[in-house]
Amino acid sequence: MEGELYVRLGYTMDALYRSITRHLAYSLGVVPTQASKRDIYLALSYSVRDRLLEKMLKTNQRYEDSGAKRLYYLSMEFLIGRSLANNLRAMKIYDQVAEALQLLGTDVETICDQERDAALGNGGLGRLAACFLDSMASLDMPGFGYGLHYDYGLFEQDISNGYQREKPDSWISEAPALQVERADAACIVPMYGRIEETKDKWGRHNPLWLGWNLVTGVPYDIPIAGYGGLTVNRLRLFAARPSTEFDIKIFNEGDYLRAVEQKIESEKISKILYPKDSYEAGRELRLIQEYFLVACSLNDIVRTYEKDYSDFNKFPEKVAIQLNDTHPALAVAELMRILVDQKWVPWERAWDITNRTIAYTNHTLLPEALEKWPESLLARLLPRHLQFIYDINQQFLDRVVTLWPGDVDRMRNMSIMEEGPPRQVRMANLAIVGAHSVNGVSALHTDLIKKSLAPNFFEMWPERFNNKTNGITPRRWLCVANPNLHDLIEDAIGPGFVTDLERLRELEPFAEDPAFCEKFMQVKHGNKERLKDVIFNTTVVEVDPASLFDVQVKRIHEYKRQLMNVLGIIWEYLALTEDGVEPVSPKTFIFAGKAAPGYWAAKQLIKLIHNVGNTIEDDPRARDFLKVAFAPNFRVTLAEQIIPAADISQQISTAGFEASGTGNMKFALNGALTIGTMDGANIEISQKVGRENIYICGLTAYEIEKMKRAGSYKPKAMYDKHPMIKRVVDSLASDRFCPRESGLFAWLKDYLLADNEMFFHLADLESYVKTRELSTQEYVDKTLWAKKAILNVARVGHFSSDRTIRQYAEEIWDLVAIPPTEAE
Ligand code: 26Y
Repeated sequence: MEGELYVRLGYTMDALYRSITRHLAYSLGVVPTQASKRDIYLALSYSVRDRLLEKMLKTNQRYEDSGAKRLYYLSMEFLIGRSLANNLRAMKIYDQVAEALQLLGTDVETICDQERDAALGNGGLGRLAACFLDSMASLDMPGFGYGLHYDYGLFEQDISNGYQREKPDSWISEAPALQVERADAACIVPMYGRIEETKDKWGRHNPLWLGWNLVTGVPYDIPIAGYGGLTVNRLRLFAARPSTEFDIKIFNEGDYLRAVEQKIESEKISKILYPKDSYEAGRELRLIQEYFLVACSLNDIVRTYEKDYSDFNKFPEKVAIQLNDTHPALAVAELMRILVDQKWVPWERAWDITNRTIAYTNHTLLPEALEKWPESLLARLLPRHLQFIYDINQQFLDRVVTLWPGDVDRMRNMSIMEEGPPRQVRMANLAIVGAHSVNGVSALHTDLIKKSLAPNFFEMWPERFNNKTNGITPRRWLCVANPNLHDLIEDAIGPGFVTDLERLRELEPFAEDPAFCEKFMQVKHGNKERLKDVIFNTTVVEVDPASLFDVQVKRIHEYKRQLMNVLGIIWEYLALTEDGVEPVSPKTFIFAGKAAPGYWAAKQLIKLIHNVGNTIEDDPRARDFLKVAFAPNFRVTLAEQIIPAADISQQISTAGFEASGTGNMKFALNGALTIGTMDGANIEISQKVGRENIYICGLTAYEIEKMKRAGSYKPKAMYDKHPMIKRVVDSLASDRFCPRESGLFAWLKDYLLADNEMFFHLADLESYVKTRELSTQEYVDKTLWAKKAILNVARVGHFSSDRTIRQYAEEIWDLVAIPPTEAE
């Protein structure tokens, strides 16, 4: 067979139909007339996968031919959600497939609805990684994801009597339709063992890492289609498997049972995603996972580089590595180890290469989410890496001493090692020292990194710190989630804005056009109808699409202040039932979100939301005005159904705590108005959409910081002074919202009134409630509302992840696009 490397895969309706029926027969062994929806879903997915893989191979060839630099995005989380509809849109075959499925007696929505979410992440950080992959492919950039192939993704959330129950999420059964196993590229990862101090033949110090255990890393590739479908990049996920070499050793000792036990042990490494975000780091298995990701990725990266180059001088010009938070920060030590121990690069030279290659993104300032690992654990698990960390720290502290002689406090603060007991390795310090770039994810957050998290490092290396405000991919969060709004916009301003989102500005004049406003509100209403059904099917709460949909969906966390939202609801409820103040519009409060399984306060909040909802529903004076729905099992797919239906988006974190937020951007793009604090990216969103098109409330980060330093926050005084605050708080302490579980929420009163209440709920409550009132009044004025909502859509183009990725590429990675040739 000469010439043509690939069979001809068609993109017409006909070709796609044939492809689906062929896969029904030859991949699944079913007759088309007897195929279930699930069979058709799989056959279609395989047909799509064929086409993606071909484009992926061609893309890779193009990158190889160009010799271009590559970017590797190392992340413990990739929160992808569903892939099929997204891929059909990217490849521009959605309509053809829709027709082909008609012939098979079904429809494209039903079939796409068969897919389970790939929930390989917790929240913002994981979803950001998925948006970035989409943008890099859509911009024709050689950017690849590296992550773990978890058997179990984020748990499924059931609600029982208002309480969260966790169920395992077995994603693995879904995976074959998306991925290809690459056993040929498997690698071997050493861990544990000991160091033997030896000398090499020239008598130089030559420590050897011996007696390790081995685990195999088997890669699975998931194709990531750029918009247009010509560039297809790769997300490579590693699964841990027992190493065969390891088995043989044990078998020789005749210890069969131990061998089998060890087999199970190794597979544990990629078994499950840790379900915590921004909350309490640290278990041995988690560190092993982080190391396993780093070791597999760097092995792959170095191997790819060495295909083209015989020494490492060009490494930083051909390779960029971005660390998604400190989770893969061991990459600093691992790259040093590879260069020094395996490639014989001198230490100083290796350090220069490492530093110029690696960059680090910080996503949180919360002290409990900053990773620290006990020195003793590292000494056991990774003795050689620990030596590199000591050496890195030593030469770093030597520089600190020359710059600030005698400043012991500064040394102690900047050291990678934290004094004990127990002595710990500070992963953020390791990442900052090891990387040439440290970035925050919004302007405020970056400012706080410089001023509060790492001021000494900023003083030492000001040029190292930079901001990259987050973004979201308009492909998923507009085209897939809200196709009707996409089509309406396209009718108005023409095609092309999906890859050039600033062009949404051209919508501005339409905010004054009554016919457009009318259609815009119709699209919103249709989305609210769709959400009504989803909510009814999962909660049996019946919501009214004519009411104001006021939405807060995100992980449940004290700093995100779902509690303040509930206090606001109780406030309105008491005003209505006890003071006779009717809201000017009926309102539906929609919540969704998961709590980390061990996070008691967050789980209580889920219960509180349910109970307040039930109390209101049981009260004939209130139920026609106020409604509360908690949609269970929040995930990417549910977000795609909720966000397009929102009138109001609540982004009310305590200022200074939410690094950026990305939900805020998704809502604004879908025409919801934000009620928000001056936190994270809310600040930049308000600058873009205009102060009159967003509802801002609460204290600023600097006001809160000042009050904390002065110790001047006295919630008890506010409670005593303000009768309504008192009524709201006292209602929580009473059994009003827990008639059948007496005393359940009494703790909340003490919590809210404590001087050390970290999140300033009562400080912001009055300003928040007033702002909510204003928004409800404006909602009733449909012309005003439509105008503001349209202006939000028109002005959020800046928050496309395409813009974010361009900035990373230019300012950190020095990465250029390698667009497809005519022939492709
Ligand atoms: C170490 C472990 C406990 C841990 C695991 C996950 C710590 C943090 C996380 C995840 C953090 C996270 O999702 N942060 C969010 O990142 C988003 C993307 O930058 C931001 O928009 C959001 O404000 C931030 O909370």
